[in-house]
Amino acid sequence: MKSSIDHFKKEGYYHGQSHFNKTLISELHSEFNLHFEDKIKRFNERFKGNRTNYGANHDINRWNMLLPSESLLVSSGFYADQAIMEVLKEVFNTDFSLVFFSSDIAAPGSKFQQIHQDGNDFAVALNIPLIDSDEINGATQIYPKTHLITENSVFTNDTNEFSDEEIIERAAQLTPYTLNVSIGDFTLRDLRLIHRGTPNNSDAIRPYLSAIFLPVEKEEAPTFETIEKGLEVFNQFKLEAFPTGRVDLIDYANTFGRLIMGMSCSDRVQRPISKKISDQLSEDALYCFRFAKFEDSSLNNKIIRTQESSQALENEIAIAISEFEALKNL
Ligand SMILES: O=C(O)CCC(=O)C(=O)O
Ligand SMILES: [Fe+2]
Repeated sequence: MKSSIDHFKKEGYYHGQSHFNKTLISELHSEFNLHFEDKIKRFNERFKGNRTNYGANHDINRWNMLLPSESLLVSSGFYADQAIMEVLKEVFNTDFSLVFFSSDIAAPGSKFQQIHQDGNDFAVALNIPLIDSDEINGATQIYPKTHLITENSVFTNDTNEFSDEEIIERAAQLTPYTLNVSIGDFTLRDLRLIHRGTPNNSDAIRPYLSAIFLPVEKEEAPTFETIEKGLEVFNQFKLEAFPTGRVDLIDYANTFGRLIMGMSCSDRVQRPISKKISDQLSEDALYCFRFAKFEDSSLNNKIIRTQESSQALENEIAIAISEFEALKNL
């Protein structure tokens, strides 16, 4: 078996070193910077400078930001690079989709995160560092082999049932590994792998592009109309949550947003992909984004938009509205 695949299955991650051309990464970085500046401006205007208890939108001085579609970030197709696709096609035992086309930004003053798994379910995160990262500016710490139930278990895509307490207990017996990375590198991480963000003690932000691939069982999704309705509710939750500074409301809103996009198998419905961009995409890149909304309507026909999927999403929206209301009144 190829060593990248073998390593990923055994260790729960793979570090591809000096893989991407540095000029490409520097161009992606420039686009990212413009977009992030704009994001901070909009965030401060929208929430009137109240950056909440987190000082950011995700965790203490940490930001998550979805990436724009009208951009080299999509058209370059870095996420569907051959070496990456080779691993993805081998480790998923079903079809998969690039659901979250995003970024993780550890700003100066970010702290150690709680040790966590991103989920109990198998999925894969691709990270592309836009600057070199190490112990000073917040490289991610991982606990190799913890994607498996025990370190000698055979790799499967099965869900594990570790609770937050069990994860912390398990990590306490192990030695973490700081995943230092350089411009041009990429990392692939099993979402079940135990890890944490670490402090950024430098004075510059530490941006990683992040693409999260989730398994897909059926080529079916809710209608764009239902998805848009869910995203409007998400937006309303954020508008209500952030100004209060209440972390429970903010976390609820963020989790609901991820649920909508997860059930849609794409975060590209409010960020449709124009024909100018899709015309530049390879077959693999179009596969990754096939659940997106495209200006080129022929690309929207690959996915069946069913009543059943829409109804399932409608139900989740209704539950969330009442849960959010109850949480607000606590
Ligand atoms: O950005 C990082 O270093 C890790 C962030 C992370 O694990 C998370 O936010 O879930
Ligand atoms: Fe994480």
